[in-house]
Amino acid sequence: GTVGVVGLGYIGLPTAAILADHGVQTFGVDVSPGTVEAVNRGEVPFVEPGLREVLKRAVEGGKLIASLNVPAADAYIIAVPTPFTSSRSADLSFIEAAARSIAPQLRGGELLILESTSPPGATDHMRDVVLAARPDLAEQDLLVAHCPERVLPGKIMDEMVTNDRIIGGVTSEAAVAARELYSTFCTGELLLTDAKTAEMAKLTENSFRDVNIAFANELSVICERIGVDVWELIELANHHPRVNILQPGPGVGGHCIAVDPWFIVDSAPEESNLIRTARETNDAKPDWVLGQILRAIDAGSAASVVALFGLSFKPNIDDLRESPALQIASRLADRRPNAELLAVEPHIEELPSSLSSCENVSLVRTEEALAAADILVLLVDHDVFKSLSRSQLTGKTIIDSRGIWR
Ligand code: SAJ
Repeated sequence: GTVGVVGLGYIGLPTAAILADHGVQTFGVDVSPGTVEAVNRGEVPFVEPGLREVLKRAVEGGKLIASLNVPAADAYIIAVPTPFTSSRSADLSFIEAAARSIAPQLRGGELLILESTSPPGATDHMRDVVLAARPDLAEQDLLVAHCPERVLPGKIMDEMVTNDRIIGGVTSEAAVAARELYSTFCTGELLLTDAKTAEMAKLTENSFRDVNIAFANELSVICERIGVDVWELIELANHHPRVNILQPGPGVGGHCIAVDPWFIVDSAPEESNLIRTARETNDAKPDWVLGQILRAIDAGSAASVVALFGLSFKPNIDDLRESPALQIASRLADRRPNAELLAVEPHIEELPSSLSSCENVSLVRTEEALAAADILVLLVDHDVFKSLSRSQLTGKTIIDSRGIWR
């Protein structure tokens, strides 16, 4: 059968490319003309190792064709964003728009798979939107399922094939149909359940990580107060056979772990105390690090030069989305306009707009920052920063939010 993939972003595009590469006739759909044109030229509009080769093969072989409009297909995979609103509930408008764009093409019997991370009930809601647009179709005319993506950016091409997958059918017939589709390229286990459990499973995985990072972040604040090295503490505690604490940092970034737990909180606010508190603990961490930097600046005599090492949301990538490091940098620029801020981020060529508009911030290379700054702030544990030698750091005030310069 043929597959239409709606949304050609970080998840949709690799999914479409891998399906096509496994011989499935695939149609990619996106609202951005730039994305559609790039894909049809075999070009990837973002950085993801290994994707370009597979995409190029798929497009050149005629197995993947991108367009702005939804064509008729036997199955659809919806991979659009689910951001959260200012009131911290899920914004389902992209899912609703995708559902309405697919509706006119349906003949009955199609499989509709929602891959976007969604709050409990969103898959049913998507089906209702389709049926409202097509009163001539009945519930049993459509096979609807939720199969959340769980791939790690940077390892998508690997994980998309090898990860186990949760397949939640609105009906068991839909789950079986979805399993058949994923078995064309997925070598991991395909685990069948209902749609709501699948929605909750995805949110639970990211909340598990968020709660555990919050534990580490809270420990780091406690340790600072009582004068204990938190990284030594965690390393020692982790020698216990049943203890495995994660690493503290300047906060939690990216567009998944800092968002998804709110969907759980929103679905059961009274019962979600731990998950909410963890989210708030992690969200408070950038300002705590900022406080450390402000105190270091104010303790100095002359006007300070501060070097900020790393801007991305996690190590060894160029992704600045929802980055706590970036938040700290722009708040610092705002709070201390007389301090000179030197940002070191080897993975980007120019500063993002939130910083380029600040007159006291510039993007420099490591050597320049080390030569000019009296305060060094480590925000992202990029490998290139780990290899700096101790002698390059002596005589400076050091604020190390990741514990790699101890
Ligand atoms: N972080 C810490 N300490 C740690 C681990 C992470 O501070 O010990 C921070 C990172 O620096 C970063 C944030 O957490 O700012 C998130 O990074 P991450 O590597 O934990 O996760 P993401 O956002 O890149 O991808 C996650 C993954 N989920 C899980 O590991 C449970 C991925 O598998 C999901 O597919 C992805 O979210 C998603 O799209 O939901």
